[in-house]
Amino acid sequence: MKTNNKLGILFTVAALSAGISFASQANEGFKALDANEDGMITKSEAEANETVFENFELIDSDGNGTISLEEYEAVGL
Ligand SMILES: [Ca+2]
Ligand SMILES: [Ca+2]
Repeated sequence: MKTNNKLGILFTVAALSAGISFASQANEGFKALDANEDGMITKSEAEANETVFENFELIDSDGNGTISLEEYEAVGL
């Protein structure tokens, strides 16, 4: 029983740290594109990344002309 509990905790910790590293990865990519650090990626800022630039309208799900971190994360970039 003790061993099973330890394994359960290990799995939880592993899952949590995997989630955290995924989130910070998206954050890094977002920050790299957000040249003026206003928390939004404009179309001209997106030019630095071909994938983001070509899919700009797709990623900008609310269609306000800028990509927020939430929109960026939602497409899994
Ligand atoms: Ca910006
Ligand atoms: Ca938007």
